[in-house]
This record gives sequence, C-alpha cells and structure tokens, in this order.
Amino acid sequence: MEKLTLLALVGIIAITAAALVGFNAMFPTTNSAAEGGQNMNLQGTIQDVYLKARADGTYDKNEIRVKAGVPVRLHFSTEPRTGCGQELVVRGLNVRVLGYPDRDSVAEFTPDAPGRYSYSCGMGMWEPGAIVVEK
Ligand SMILES: [Cu+2]
Repeated sequence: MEKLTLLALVGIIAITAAALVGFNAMFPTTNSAAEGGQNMNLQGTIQDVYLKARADGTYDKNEIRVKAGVPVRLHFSTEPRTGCGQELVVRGLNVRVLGYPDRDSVAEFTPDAPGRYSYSCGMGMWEPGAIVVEK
C-alpha cells in the first residue's frame, strides 16, 4: 500500500517535470531584446526596428542600434504633415523610403560594416539621427 503511494508520487513528479519541460520548449524565453538596447527586437534572424518622423521636424528616435550581419526591417512611418520628412534616407546603407501616417513602410537591408549611419530627410535638412551598426 505504501509502495503504491510512493510509486504514484514518483509518477506525478515525472509527469509534472515533463509538462514543465514541454512548456518551456513551446515558449522559449528570450532576453535578446533587453540585451540589444531600447530599439531592437532581435528574434532569430530579423531585427525589427521602428522610426517615426514627427510633424515638428524631428524623429521619435535619435539612435537605433542593430547588429552587423543580421537582416534589418526598418519600419518607417510619419505623423501627418511632415513635408519633406516623408522621405527618409539613411546614408551609407542605401536606404531610401517614403513614409505615411498610421502605417509602416518597411525597408529591408543587412548592414555589413559596423559604424554610424546618419538618417535624415531626402535633402538632409532634418535634425539627423543615426543607425548604429555594432559588431
Ligand atoms: Cu528636407
């Protein structure tokens, strides 16, 4: 009788352990976003970053950090009436994208060389920000 209780207990523990392992496998914890800085969401092979041009002639971020050699999806949007800020140019990364209010325009690129690449409007008159590519 006691042996049977012990056996049942061991069984329950084994099933619980298996369930926990299975649960972790289904929902792996990632902390890459925390390591990558405020703008980066590094999930596997794509880095999704977001930038918005404001109507006052500034961007909502001064700096966006990404890792070299990993594809980037830059989601660009604007507030209404940003004028020439609708066009975003990232110098040195061959990125030129037109933004619109309330939806993302996505520019995809893979930065190979670490460095600091400034972005501004098409004419370079907006207060620039920078995409910082880290090794
Ligand atoms: Cu301009």
